[in-house]
Amino acid sequence: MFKRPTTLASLLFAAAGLSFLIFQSCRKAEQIKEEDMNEWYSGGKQTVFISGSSAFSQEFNGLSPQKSALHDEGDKLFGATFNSDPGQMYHGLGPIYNNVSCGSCHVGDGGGKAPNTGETLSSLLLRLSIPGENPYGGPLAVPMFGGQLQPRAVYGVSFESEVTVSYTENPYVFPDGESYSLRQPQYTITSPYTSLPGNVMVSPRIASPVFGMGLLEAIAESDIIANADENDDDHNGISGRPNYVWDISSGTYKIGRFGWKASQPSVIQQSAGAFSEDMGITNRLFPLESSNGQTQLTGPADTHELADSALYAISYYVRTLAVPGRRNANDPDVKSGKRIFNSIGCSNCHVSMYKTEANMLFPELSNQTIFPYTDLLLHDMGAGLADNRPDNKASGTEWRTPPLWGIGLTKNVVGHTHFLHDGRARNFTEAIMWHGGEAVNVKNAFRDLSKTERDQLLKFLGSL
Ligand code: HEC
Ligand code: HEC
Ligand SMILES: [Ca+2]
Ligand SMILES: [Ca+2]
Ligand SMILES: [Ca+2]
Repeated sequence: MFKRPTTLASLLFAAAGLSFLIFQSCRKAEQIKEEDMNEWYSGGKQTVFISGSSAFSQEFNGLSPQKSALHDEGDKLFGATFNSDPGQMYHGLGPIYNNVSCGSCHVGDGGGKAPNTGETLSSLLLRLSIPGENPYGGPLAVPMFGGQLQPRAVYGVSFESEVTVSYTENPYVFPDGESYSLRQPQYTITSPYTSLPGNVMVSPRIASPVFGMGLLEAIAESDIIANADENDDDHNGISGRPNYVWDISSGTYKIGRFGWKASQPSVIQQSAGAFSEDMGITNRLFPLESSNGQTQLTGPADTHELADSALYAISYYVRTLAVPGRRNANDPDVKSGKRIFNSIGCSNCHVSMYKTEANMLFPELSNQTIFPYTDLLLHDMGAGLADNRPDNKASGTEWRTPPLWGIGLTKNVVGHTHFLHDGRARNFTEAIMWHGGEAVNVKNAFRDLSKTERDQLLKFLGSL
């Protein structure tokens, strides 16, 4: 969303490498190994060493002027406030919607903020369904409400309902006496415009960061499948499996990669779905208004409010958002924290390293060694985190391992540290202590660490 001059970027890029070398030459104690060196570059060649509020908003290094212009066009669309007035440039909003722009949920291209008690929802949305599956194996839409709740509407139209949230605090103490508290959210749907069926299932989801998506898309399916262990054949209690979802463009099932349950196969489908459901803007992949068949849809059905070129530009923008590099990967505490992360088993799901597929058509994404810290697989995370709403192959207790790259910069970019699918965690410790299900042993191992070791692990997360 923020554009810096290329020269500054290359300068900073070089400076970061330089300070790294100077740092090394002062310490001199250990040899730099090739793999340690790469580790600073979380997004391979597409890493930027910027850590302020625009850390998630940088374009890829070295895009050609034409490609850079396309990225900028997408950037404008991502930030644009859409309107229901067809005479406006950015039109098609509504009749019902969640928010008016991509950027209002993904502030600074980052994740959303959980609403406080009594606050209206802004970057958090509720997915809805009733038991059963649609013809493509996806969630079954709720009659008169569809697949998502839209609490806002254009002038003169009824929104679907209001939603309120409240939290119950559950205080705990670590064996060494340090205390923490886990807040359990509860959502209440009030004043629905028409009655909601009794068997409705609800999945609250907070916006997640959108940088690095092109690189995640460039991981080979075979590399994702290689980490799956559906029947836990190696008996470590962890049994990740891919989601498989309908890819509209190709008319085939593909591995799901995006969203908290990996229910979207590609950046373009994720973005098109956001236009459709989050903003009420029809497009080539989702030609029907989200309010189709409901009383809110009164005007003529416009099946193509968004130009294909705009959908392409915005997807290109998201795919070419660079990844922030590590800050202090060689700090001794950070290095100890990384060893603990690996030894207690966080890395079983938050898989650090991949090499992206060779791609002649998109050389900027091709053959990059990246460190996203995710397996993009679904894991049973236990009853505490369950939404009890299946989504394609994901069950009501399964979630996709989220990438951890850039997570240490969350506060700088969005001004808070809300984590997990509904933003309930207020810091790293809470996020970890909510882990259950397949991660329960790893969570317990974290709990039983000394305070010093826990702090080292948290410092490692902060360095990502
Ligand atoms: C109402 C808030 C909201 C708006 C508006 C919104 N998003 Fe999102 N975004 C979300 C949520 C919530 C998720 C997680 C969705 C899920 O789990 O299914 C998400 C996820 C994503 C992801 C996937 C991130 C990941 O790690 O898998 C991308 C990419 C994305 N959004 C792009 C966009 C684009 C492009 C737009 C504008 C067309 C947009 N979003 C508008 C809330 C929003
Ligand atoms: C069994 C797989 C698994 C293991 C093991 C695991 N995680 Fe996770 N982690 C997940 C999943 C899945 C989520 C998302 C859960 C949700 O949102 O409800 C997550 C979420 C997180 C988040 C929040 C990320 C965000 O963007 O909101 C952090 C931080 C995190 N894990 C750190 C760790 C650490 C540290 C460890 C080791 C102590 C660990 N995880 C072990 C699967 C795992
Ligand atoms: Ca519309
Ligand atoms: Ca709806
Ligand atoms: Ca296993």
